[in-house]
Amino acid sequence: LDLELDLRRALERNQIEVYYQPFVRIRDRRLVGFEALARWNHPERGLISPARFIPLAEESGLIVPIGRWILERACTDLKRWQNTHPRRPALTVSVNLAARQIAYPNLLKDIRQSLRQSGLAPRHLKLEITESAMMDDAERAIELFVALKRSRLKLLLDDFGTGYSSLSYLHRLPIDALKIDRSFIEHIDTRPTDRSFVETILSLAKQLKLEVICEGVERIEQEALLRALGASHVQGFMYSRPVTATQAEMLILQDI
Ligand code: G
Ligand code: G
Ligand code: NA
Ligand code: MN
Repeated sequence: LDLELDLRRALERNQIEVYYQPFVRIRDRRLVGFEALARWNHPERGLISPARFIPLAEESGLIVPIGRWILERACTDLKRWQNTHPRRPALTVSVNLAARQIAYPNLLKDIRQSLRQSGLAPRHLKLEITESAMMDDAERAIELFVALKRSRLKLLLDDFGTGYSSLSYLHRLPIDALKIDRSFIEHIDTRPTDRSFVETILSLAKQLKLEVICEGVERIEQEALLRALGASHVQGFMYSRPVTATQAEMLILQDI
């Protein structure tokens, strides 16, 4: 309750920060983009995880202004990096959308405004929606996704494999990529059922012409297996934890 009051002021007090975690192409371990991940730098409690404050922001509706701010930051940061590092024009940034944002009628307007103000090309902005948020109101999600695709943004289905019945929606959702939930990657090298699951998703994605990003890669054994299975993109602590904007730009400079 106290925390909700603090969260109301967090934006104007500049306490919300955006961290960035690399997306990596498995073939050559090259950096292809970043996922924007929110952090709350609370003056007394220190760094508060989004796992804690995003649900609070959703309940209170504060996710709308907070989400809008994260989107603006992510677009502005990436556009600046593209300008200062012209050899890396294809870098993308991926922003998470909460269920409450999807229900918000002016979301599309906010997204277009972030793109316009930053000058970022729509194809360099990816939006991530979890399978479960999508299922909250699948018809609304489909309608929104169709409109976003018309604006040429990229769409990712996040935490794939953890929700329900989304398989039946896959052909109706105009998405570009699936992110396989990290719970399937965690034991992929020791649990045959997890490995089969990932293999099945990779082959389904190939048929549907969807890209696949495997989340939560922490060990080289996982990477080796994913490479052998034909996965194209990965993300995880093995490559980089979520880092500050300054550190993210260092990664671009190092040309990884
Ligand atoms: O960064 P971390 O692993 O602590 O994130 C925990 C959870 O919070 C993840 O499920 C992540 O998707 C979610 N999250 C992080 N940043 C954002 C954000 O900006 N918007 C939304 N909706 N969720 C976020
Ligand atoms: O739900 P979402 O996929 O957006 O979650 C992103 C969260 O996953 C981030 O908070 C990030 O810190 C976390 N994460 C990213 N890579 C790894 C990893 O390799 N291992 C673990 N345990 N968590 C990770
Ligand atoms: Na995500
Ligand atoms: Mn995820």
